[in-house]
Amino acid sequence: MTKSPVIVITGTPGTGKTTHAQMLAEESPVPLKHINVGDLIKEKGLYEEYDEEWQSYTVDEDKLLDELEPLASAGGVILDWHTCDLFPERWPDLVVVLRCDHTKLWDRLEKRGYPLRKIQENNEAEIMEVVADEARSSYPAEIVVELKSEGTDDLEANIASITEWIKAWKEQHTS
Ligand code: DAT
Repeated sequence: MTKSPVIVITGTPGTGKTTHAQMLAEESPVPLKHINVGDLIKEKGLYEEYDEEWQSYTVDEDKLLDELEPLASAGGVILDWHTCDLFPERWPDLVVVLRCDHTKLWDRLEKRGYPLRKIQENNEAEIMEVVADEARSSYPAEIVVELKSEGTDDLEANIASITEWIKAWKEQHTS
């Protein structure tokens, strides 16, 4: 049986990873399970500590990789996380980096109730292309794509192009 691809959807918090991953899981021509890595870390206790000030978890990377390894090896998953360089190069078939104008991102994070410092930190990271650089330095250029995620028209266009990519991938991997 042909395996299904592993798709990483990454980007600064608020760029639209979960929104994209949920829609892609519904519309994909092959079954894809959406794994919200942040939620998984909380549910399974895959962290060392919780930082009150930054309202974030210090991830236990070994535990997280052990948890994800069988899922990634089996294929057919969307890994939704705000960082990606932890995932071994052999895992993803496609790495999607979502990008958003920083003023829009600021509004989204404010609505989410993030503390000001955390909004500033993420805003700066988006301007400095931190996640995009991380993806480019961790994976071959041909599997990394940057997509704009500012409005619903972007969302629909992105899902349509990822769906096309999945169809082509499936054809290539069906013997
Ligand atoms: P992330 O998972 O990257 O943190 P999200 O999917 O939770 O981001 O989206 C954050 C908010 O922004 C949410 O209210 C949905 C909205 N949003 C994200 N991408 C969008 C897009 N392309 N068009 C319209 N709204 C979007």
